Amino acid sequence: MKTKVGIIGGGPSGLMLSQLLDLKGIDNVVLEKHTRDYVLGRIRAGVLEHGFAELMREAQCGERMDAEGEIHEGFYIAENNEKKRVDLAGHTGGNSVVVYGQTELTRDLYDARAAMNGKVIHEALDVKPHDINTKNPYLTYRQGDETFRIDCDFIIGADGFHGVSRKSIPKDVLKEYEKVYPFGWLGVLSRTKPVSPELIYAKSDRGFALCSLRSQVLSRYYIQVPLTDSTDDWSDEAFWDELKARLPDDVAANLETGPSIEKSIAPLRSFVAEPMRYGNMFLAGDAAHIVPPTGARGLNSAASDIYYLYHGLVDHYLKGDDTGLDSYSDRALARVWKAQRFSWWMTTLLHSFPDAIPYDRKLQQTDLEYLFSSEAAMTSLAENYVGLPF
Ligand code: FAS
Ligand code: PHB
Repeated sequence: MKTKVGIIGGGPSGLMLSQLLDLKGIDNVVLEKHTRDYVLGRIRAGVLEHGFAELMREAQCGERMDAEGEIHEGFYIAENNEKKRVDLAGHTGGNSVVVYGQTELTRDLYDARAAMNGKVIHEALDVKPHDINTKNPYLTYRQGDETFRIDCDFIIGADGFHGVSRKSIPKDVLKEYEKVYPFGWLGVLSRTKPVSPELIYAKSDRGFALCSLRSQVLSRYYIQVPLTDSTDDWSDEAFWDELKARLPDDVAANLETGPSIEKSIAPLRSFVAEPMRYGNMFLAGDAAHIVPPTGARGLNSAASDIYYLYHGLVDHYLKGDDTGLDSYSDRALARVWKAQRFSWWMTTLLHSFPDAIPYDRKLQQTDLEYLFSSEAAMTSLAENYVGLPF
């Protein structure tokens, strides 16, 4: 098979790029190792920046998001039995975020790909990029006992943190930066009414907690847990009791509990791989960078990668201009590192660190007090949370 752009990974990054390119008549193929249902079974992000929402609309996939997603113009930070509101719109000239689950937006992208007869190949095993530092790169993959080859102009590694693309860049070229946090997030999805109309990020001596939602009948909650914990250590009752213990009394009193329909623990790490281009292979999304989800930057960092790649590829094929592709890595990394900083800052501000010394805890306290006493500090938080410009 021959195509223009071979995309490894059928998550939001790969599907979004595939859809945008197809709409411009740029032929592409997506190779996804799992089934569609497996990909849709993963519960991940919940908050979309303005830029991501705009890309969904440009990809002609924004209809259900606009109908079912919720516009949020603020959120709360809770501590010491009270909560204070972060006014996103008031500090960003009216900007906001859309609360709409990654599962649903990935479903919308899959449906749009199917409607356009997009080439998304599932259960593509042992995908390997070849000759990536030449003008004729190609992909191979296996289905059953048969091996297939796809010749392309460019390869996009949108295969997530554990994918094959980043590992295909020579070790003497690739530079990796990583910070692992000494705790994880235990997440629960429940068919219950959300405890708050806007998200609540809670800092407590017992650990961090987050009250989020997917709709008015589907709630998403998280608590910080030690890395040694497993979901077997947490019954639903134990989870609800601990969540309540970390929330202000008036919030805890209104918490509607119910059976968990999903329960998982995600480790927290900050990670960046440089460069995000090697030869004619480009990395995008989690294949190149990971953030702790405290700042809701994970999926949203993928959005700007896709935006830059999309415009670079369109300029290459429709105008013969390679400026966008040649500047991709530097341009994408400049925004990625700002999301890294913000996610590290939010995580450091709100979590209980097991090895923290009293001085660290005083700094956390001071940072929070400064945040709520300074327009400049609040504006900085707000402009990062709604998403810095692409
Ligand atoms: P993805 O990992 O989503 O997709 C990569 C795809 O490539 C997958 O479908 C995978 O099956 C496929 N693949 C991998 N290797 C392959 C191979 N060799 N061949 C073919 N296909 C291959 N972000 C937030 O903003 N908020 C959150 O709350 C949040 N929670 C998260 C919880 C967890 C457990 C994880 C892992 C991530 C979370 N994230 C969150 C970040 C997440 O939303 C990512 O940013 C987002 O999935 C990035 O999308 P992709 O870059 O498409 O990568
Ligand atoms: C979520 O709803 O899953 C969510 C929201 C905001 C975050 C992290 C996760 O910062």
